[in-house]
Amino acid sequence: MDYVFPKNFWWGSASSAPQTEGESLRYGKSPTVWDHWFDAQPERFHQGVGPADTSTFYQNWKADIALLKQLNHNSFRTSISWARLIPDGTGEVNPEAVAFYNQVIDELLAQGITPFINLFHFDMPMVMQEKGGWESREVVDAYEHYARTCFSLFGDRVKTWFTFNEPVVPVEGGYLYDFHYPNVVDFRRAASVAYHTVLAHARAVKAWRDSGRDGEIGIILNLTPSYPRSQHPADVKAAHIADLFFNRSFLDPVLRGSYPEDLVALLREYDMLPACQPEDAACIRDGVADLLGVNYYQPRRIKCRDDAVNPASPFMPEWFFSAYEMPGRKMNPYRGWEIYERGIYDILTNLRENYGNPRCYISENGMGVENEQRFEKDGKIDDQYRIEFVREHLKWLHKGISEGSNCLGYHMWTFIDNWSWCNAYKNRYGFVSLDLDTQKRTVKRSGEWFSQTAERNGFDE
Ligand code: BGP
Repeated sequence: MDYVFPKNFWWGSASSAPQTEGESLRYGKSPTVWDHWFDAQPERFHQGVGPADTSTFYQNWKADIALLKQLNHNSFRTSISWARLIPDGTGEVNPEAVAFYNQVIDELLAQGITPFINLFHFDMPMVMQEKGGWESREVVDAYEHYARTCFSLFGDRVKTWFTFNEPVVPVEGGYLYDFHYPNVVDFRRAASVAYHTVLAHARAVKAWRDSGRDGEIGIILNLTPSYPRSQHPADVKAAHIADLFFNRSFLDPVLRGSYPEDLVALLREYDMLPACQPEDAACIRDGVADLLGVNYYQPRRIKCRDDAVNPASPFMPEWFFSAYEMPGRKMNPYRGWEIYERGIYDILTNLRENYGNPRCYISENGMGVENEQRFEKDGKIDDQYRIEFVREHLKWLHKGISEGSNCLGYHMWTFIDNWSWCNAYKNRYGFVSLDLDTQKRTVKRSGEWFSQTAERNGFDE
């Protein structure tokens, strides 16, 4: 075989509770920010489809786990819904939720699929949002309680935990660019949300270690390598600042235990540093992750700004750089995101050279496609574009490993077409297609290809 992966390489896919479970207000679950926002503004959601209309994992978990098995997954990530497990955010656990997650975990294990469990995937319980969400230290305390509860209920069987999925997304979406609730546009508040998320991560890491259980705990970051338009110092500086805001604001504290000095200096200069407590630095220092999940979809192309910033305008990251549409870049014609396979290798190289080569894996990578039904042939989605997408990314990942990167696996986003926040079902990502009317599941060609690749632990050119 041309591309053979290390023994015990993790082949699988990722999903999340709020995007798959459904039953968003039943079986004891309380509303999240998504349920609340959908009630208030359904027009913000693609075709008016909200968080109740998911791929029904709450009912179909057993059949879906059988599908994972058919796809030769040896590992699978999902999350535990805070609002389902602890409906009032801080108090009693919901026994129906415990029974549900126990069944899922036990079935995954029975099928030889290692469960990777993530705690927070954009789904703040509304009752916690009303207390200030991630702007509030009280919510950090409540999250720690939720983390401890999960570890004590499920930590005997779940050995791979993650504190957050893509923590920068709620910051960008909810507090800078208005694509998540609470639709705030305010850098100072965004900085406080980001800071408290890092603190919450560190508190959960400590809680896991306090539990004395064997296993590991990490975090999942979406990394977007920032490439400057040119080697001109102004472009290089612009790309560096974009990297500080969108990657290193999380990467450095969770892998090095401290923030990049130049990010701190920049925020201080503009009086944007979030409020800290004296004990925070030690907490963050001790919260270094055992394992990093990397979600990689696309890079950032950056140039320096052509015009001067109006100092009277609200402070934003874009004061320091502009996005750059690189001529000739390869685009996903069905989603509008750039496809740059080498980015996965550049991320691994950066982690190896600058962050001590941490244990890591690709925790999401995937290709969203609009109106994917048009590619159906003989009753199946013939998604050759997705096979090529995965294969080309895997080649670069393979190169990274052959040069010494400590990359342990590859998970695809995602195993079944699922509900995706405001985009609902606009972009399909699954190895398995979902008929929204009948809930019928059909493995796509890419699912068959992945299944073979996982079974052989590699592929030919
Ligand atoms: C990732 C998130 C997933 C999923 C995916 C697809 O960033 O972790 O939860 O939503 O993006 O996004 P979209 O449907 O917007 O293309």
